[in-house]
Amino acid sequence: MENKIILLGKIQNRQVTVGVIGLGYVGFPLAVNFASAGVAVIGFDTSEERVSKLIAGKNYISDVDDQLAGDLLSGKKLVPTTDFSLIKSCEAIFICVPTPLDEFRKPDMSFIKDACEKIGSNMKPGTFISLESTTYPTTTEDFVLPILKEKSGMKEGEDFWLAYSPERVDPGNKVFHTGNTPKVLGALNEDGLEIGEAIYKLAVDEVYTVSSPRVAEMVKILENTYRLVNISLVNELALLAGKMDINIWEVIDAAKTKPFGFHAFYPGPGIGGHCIPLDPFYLESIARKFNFELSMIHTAGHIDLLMAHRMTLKITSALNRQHKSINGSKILFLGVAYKPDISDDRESPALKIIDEVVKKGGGVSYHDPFIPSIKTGNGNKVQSVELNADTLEGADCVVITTNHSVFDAGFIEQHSKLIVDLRNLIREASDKVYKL
Ligand code: SAJ
Repeated sequence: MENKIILLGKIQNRQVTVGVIGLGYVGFPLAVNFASAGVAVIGFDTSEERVSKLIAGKNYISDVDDQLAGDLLSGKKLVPTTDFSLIKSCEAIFICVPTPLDEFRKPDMSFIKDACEKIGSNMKPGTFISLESTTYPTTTEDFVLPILKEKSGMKEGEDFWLAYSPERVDPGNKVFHTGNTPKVLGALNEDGLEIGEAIYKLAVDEVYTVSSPRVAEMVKILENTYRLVNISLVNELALLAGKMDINIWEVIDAAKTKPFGFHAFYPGPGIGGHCIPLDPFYLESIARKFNFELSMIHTAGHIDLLMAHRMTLKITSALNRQHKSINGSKILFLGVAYKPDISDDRESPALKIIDEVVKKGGGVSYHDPFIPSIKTGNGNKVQSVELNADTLEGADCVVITTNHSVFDAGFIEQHSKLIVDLRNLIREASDKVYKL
């Protein structure tokens, strides 16, 4: 009880020192929000490159205001470091590290494990710890808690408190950001919940508490599984609609007129990003521990895995209509980011389609105003080319894989011999425009 009262007092007086582990698209905005609230923040990252950039005042997260980041960093309100021994200076720690899938598409918990070992080895009594990384339900109590207890020798609920609060960052979203997106929070006990709510309210407008960490973990997985399943559904329907000479985009626009019970998702070349195509498989893996097969997630993942191949068949068909094959053709991809108006190409479907086209002997180039160069999963390294009449006219086929807002549909259509539009950039199909 003593530790709790002391910590709540520090939070109230903004004398608490916050540690954020993982300074990526989740951790850095959170660190900035805490620092902006006037508390001391230490940002921990294992990447020397990232920490050096931040120490030099260079912001690399486009959703964070450069000026704000620069002021906080130069004013030492937010101190980036690779020295995890400084964890001992923190009373509250937020774990924002990646949770990728490994090469066998199984959860890779190594980043969470490494962070927890560093915390357990360095934390002081009276520390609040919140896991934010997307993971399978029961991670906080069955994976994180044992490491913290074993490494620290401390007791949860007395010497430290442990909670889970899923990140809900939507990269590129101009309306919703870390501060105005409600924060779901589940803790192992009432004291942890009270402390967690008090500290999160320094950084976000609204905290929504739930009864346990596993409920909070399941909330996040539901959010992202909902997207995976519905995007895969509309992708599969798009492929069928194409065979039935039905414009799926017209169908969705019409369905959207229903004022209740329908949320529009749009077809594309596949699901990119480091969340939607990956997180649901964390749930699939833990379900098996309970002898439970999550068939919907499995099927949605299966559909998504086939999308690159199916898009390559579309490119093949379009070229065939002009008596050409992929082999020997020049194919220009427009947009390689995993979604419009961002600079992130992780899990981007464009990279997977590029690998398929290269394997078939296609000569590949791309243009993306946000991404100057790429290295695909198969190791194909390509530099972005200018988007102009020459590069368009020089291609046997132009493939629209990401519909960045700056793309001029009319100009692209005017100067291209053949277009495969996978993002509905060009409204009408024609004898030279093939749509998804
Ligand atoms: N996509 C479609 N059709 C759609 C929607 C998306 O093809 O109708 C594609 C996108 O092009 C992209 C992929 O799916 O390649 C994922 O898009 P996304 O916006 O759902 O995913 P993220 O990873 O950028 O951000 C999402 C957040 N998105 C929204 O809420 C809109 C949210 O689910 C999470 O906060 C975040 O992942 C996360 O970190 O989990």
